Amino acid sequence: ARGPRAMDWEDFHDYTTITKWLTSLSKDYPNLCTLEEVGKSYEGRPMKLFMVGKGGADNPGIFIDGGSHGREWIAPATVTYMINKLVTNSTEYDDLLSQVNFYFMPVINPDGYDFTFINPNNRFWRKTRSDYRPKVPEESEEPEELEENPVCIGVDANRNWGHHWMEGGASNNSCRFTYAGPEPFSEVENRVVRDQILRLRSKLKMYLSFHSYGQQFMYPWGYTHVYPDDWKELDDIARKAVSALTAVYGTNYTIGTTNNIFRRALAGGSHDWVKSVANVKLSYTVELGNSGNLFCPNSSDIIPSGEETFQALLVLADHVKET
Ligand code: ING
Ligand code: ZN
Repeated sequence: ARGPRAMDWEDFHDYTTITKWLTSLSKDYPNLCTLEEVGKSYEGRPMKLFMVGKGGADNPGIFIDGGSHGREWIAPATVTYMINKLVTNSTEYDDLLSQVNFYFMPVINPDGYDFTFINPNNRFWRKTRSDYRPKVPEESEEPEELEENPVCIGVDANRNWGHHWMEGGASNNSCRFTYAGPEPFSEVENRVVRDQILRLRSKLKMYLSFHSYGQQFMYPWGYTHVYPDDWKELDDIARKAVSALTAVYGTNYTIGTTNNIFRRALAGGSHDWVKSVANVKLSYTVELGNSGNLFCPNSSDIIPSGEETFQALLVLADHVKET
C-alpha cells in the first residue's frame, strides 16, 4: 500500500516527496548511485545531485535536469521515471552503467515547483521565488503595478544563464514571466547547477534539459539564428533519439535549433551556456508533450512519457558510451 506522500508515477509529487525518494533510492542501491546536497534554493530547499553509474568517476557523463520552470510538471515526473528505470532495472543496463555516468537534477527550480503545488491559483507559476518587486512604485515601468504585486517575484530560470544574456526573448521587467534577472546568474539555483556542470565538465559529453510542452527536441543556439558549426552532429543524434521515442507510441517531435523552432531569439537558456561556456558539445533542451491541457498533463501521461523518453535516453547514452 502506498502512503499519500510516497513516490510513484501515477501522480505528480512535490519536491519533498521527490527528494525523500531520491534519498531512499541512494540508500537502497549504494553501489549504483549517490545523492549529494550541492546547494540550497532561495527559500532554503536542499538542491541535490543524483548520480547513477558504476564504472567510476572518470567515465563519460550525461547531465540531465528538469523543472527549470515550476508549472512544467511532466518534466520532473519524466526525469524521475527515468532515474527509477535505470536504478531498479540496473541489471538490464549493466553494460551501459559500467561505461556511462548519469548526473540527474530532476527539479532545478524547487521553490517555483513547490509553489505550484501550494494552491491551485499558483498552478501556472514559471519563475523562481526570489523577490524583485519594485520597492518604489515610481521606478516601475508600469506605475499601476503596486509594490506588493506578486507577479513581480522571481526570475525566469531559463533566461538567467550567462551566454548572450538578455539578447532576445527575455524581459528586464521583474513583473514579466520571462524576466531575465538583474544580471546573469542572479539566481542561486542557477549558480548551483552551473557550478556542478563546471565541476563535472571534463567528463560531461552531453547535457539534456527537460521542459514542457511542445514535443520539440532542440539544440543551440537560442540566442541567434546562426547555426553552430557542429549542428549536423547535434541534429543526427537528435534524430536517432527521436526515432526511438516515436517508435514507442507514435509521438511526433520537431527537431532543430531553438531559434529556428521558435522563429525568434531566445537568449539566456541553459543549453546555450552549457555548449559555449562549459564546452559540452552535445547540449539539448527537450520540450516534452502531453495529452492534457497546456501545462496540465493528465497524471496518466506520466508513464507513457517516461517510457518513450527513456528509449530516447538509451539511444543518447549509447552515443555517449561510444565516444
Ligand atoms: N520553453 C523554453 C523556454 O525557456 C527555450 C524554450 C529552450 C528557450 C531553450 C531558450 C532555450 O521558454 C519552455 N516551455 O519553457
Ligand atoms: Zn520551460
